[in-house]
Amino acid sequence: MKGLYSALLISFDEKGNLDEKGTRNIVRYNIDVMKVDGLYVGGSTGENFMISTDMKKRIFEIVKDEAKNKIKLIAQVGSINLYEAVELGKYATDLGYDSLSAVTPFYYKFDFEEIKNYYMTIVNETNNNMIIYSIPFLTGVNMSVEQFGELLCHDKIIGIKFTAGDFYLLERVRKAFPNKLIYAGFDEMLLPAVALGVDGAIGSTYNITGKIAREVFEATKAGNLTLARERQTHLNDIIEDILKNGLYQTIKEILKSKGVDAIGYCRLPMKKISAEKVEIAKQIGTKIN
Ligand code: MN9
Repeated sequence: MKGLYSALLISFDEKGNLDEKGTRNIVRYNIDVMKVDGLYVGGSTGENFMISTDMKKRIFEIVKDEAKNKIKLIAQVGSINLYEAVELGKYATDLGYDSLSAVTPFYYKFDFEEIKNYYMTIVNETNNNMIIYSIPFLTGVNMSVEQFGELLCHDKIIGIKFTAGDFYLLERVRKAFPNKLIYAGFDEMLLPAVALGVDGAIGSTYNITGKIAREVFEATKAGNLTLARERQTHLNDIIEDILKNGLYQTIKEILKSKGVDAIGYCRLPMKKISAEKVEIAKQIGTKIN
């Protein structure tokens, strides 16, 4: 389960319907061109929190059908509706997903006992592997090393998707749980995360920058910091431009400019990209090398 994973983008039409063919083409591009080790399906990047349970199921289904067993697949099933999380967890497990992942439950300021119960419920009901999705800047949920430990002591809870810039915490977690999987969640901080010993990375921009991310990863691991920094800087120049232009909309336009046949709207309330920004996205695309 180690390695580089794209947080999969999903193609929608202008009305927000799932563009199945386009989504399959994005999966193919990740496998054939970006050569990632796996896909993280149903994450923030998949616009997961804006779509229905049925659509989430269909996405899990078509991604598995397209990817077969060529790469690893992680299904993000987390939801503050725990009943939905369990239902999706069972569904993805039956489809053969290698692991589940669940965002820490957010919005109601659940206490740790509730958070622990949430993870244990999903794991016990599905009997699949679980990767904790920790993204405090969006959820407001911060967990301590001890709290991670209370979850990671369960055999089936195999790791953490660590989307935070707290490198002290990352190092403490790495030291405390040497046998668990830690994935870096911020693409713009891949180098320092790899230097601290993460096992892999999961990111939205890898749908289009997977090859650059691979270079950062490999160079850092090999101790070639000059090359690693040069590649991270190149990656960050691209990420900075993408963030300014609208994260998911821009990545979708870049995919299209690379020949991926996908419709590429985002779900409401995310806005439609302007014609001017489509042009900027194409320009950014030409810088990826
Ligand atoms: O979880 C992604 N986070 C979000 C991973 O999309 C909220 C990242 O891959 C970021 O999109 C990326 C750009 O900031 O690092």
